[in-house]
Amino acid sequence: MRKRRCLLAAVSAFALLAAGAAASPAIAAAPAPEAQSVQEVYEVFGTGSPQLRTKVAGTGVDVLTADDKSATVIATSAEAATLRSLGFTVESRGSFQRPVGPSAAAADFPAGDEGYHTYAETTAELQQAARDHAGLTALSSVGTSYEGRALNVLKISDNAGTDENEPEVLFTCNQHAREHLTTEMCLHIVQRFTDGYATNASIKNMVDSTEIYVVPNVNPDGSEYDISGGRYHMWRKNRQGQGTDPNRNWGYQWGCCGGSSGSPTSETYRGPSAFSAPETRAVSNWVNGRKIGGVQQIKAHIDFHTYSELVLWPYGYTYNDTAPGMTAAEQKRFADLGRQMAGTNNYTPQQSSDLYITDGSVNDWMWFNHKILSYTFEMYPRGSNPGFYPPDEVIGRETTRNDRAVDLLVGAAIGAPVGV
Ligand code: 3K0
Ligand code: CA
Ligand code: CA
Ligand code: ZN
Repeated sequence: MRKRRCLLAAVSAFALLAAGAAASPAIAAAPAPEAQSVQEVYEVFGTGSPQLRTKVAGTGVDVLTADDKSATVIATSAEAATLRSLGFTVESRGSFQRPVGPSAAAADFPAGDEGYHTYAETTAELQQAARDHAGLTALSSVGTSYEGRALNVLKISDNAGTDENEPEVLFTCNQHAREHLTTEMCLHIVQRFTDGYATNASIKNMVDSTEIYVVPNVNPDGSEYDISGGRYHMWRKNRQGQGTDPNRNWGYQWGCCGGSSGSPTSETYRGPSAFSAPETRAVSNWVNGRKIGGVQQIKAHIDFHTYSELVLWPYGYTYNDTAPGMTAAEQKRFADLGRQMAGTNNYTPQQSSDLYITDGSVNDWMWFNHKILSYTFEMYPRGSNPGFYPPDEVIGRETTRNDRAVDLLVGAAIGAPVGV
């Protein structure tokens, strides 16, 4: 399944350059031509509550990670000044590091990171899996992106060509363009449940008793743009106009609560209307279509992101634990399973709004509209180095790390007692 590894020494591309860190040769790379010289990495102190973190995000800066101690953001000097005027202590962490050299092939990831899959390579992997495991898989698409790329979905089940009456499970990846490790996570899930079927009884049992759907690229235009020219662009949104943040564009409590921006230049631009992004519209329409005879077939879902090593559950739009559509018992179920999954991968479990308020996110929509047990996983790393661009050497370790959590989610969909 895996691409042949490039033998060139891998460069830990694009790690954030912490202040005072010893310079490695990679850091000497010239800034990319389009880099906004006014944009820098800052550490923002005084973020000891979700409310304070929401205040940071509300200034429109690009929040890379945030906890009770500080938030790491990309901001202009004007935004840094705004944060200071709001009472935060703000320290510059300098620029970010870019890869030394472009990829050998313009269409590939930067040199040293070729182990990651481009959109074309991801599609080829899905086609290969479908060929290798006919009967166990069915490859189709849920629609097309703004630029016309197929939003591939691979179904994995016994008798995959037939819509059987089995609980369905959904895994989605790469809503955010630069979060490339998530695409690898979805490909790993595909590989594990297909290649493992013949030899692993537990995998066979899961595959036989469910219908597993995997969408490795929800935002393929964005992820292709992010690696265009063989270097990284730190791009988050889709490629419609100035870009819409897909995870602020879903149709439940869209734009309600200060957890997104109405400004097209913002990294959390919610779009002009809910589901204005073709990608979220396509995925949501497809999920709506899994409601058959009035019963939603999909029972559980993980949307993979990077980074911070978190397991998040709804709601994101409110700080309250319970709200319309979320009873105390339902909240407890989310928290119990969330904590249990986090116990297997050593992520931190919390309600989404414990990080900061998000409105128009995928989890809130999936749960409120369909009662799908919908989580967000924020994958490796925990902190801002290496941020969104870990070297491809970590792919195996950091995707395998979620195997047991994935199995717990599948188990929850089947209705098996959690923890088995
Ligand atoms: O539900 C959530 O809290 C999503 C968190 C997610 C987001 O959309 O803001 N974090 S990320 O953008 O750094 N992957
Ligand atoms: Ca089946
Ligand atoms: Ca079915
Ligand atoms: Zn994300």
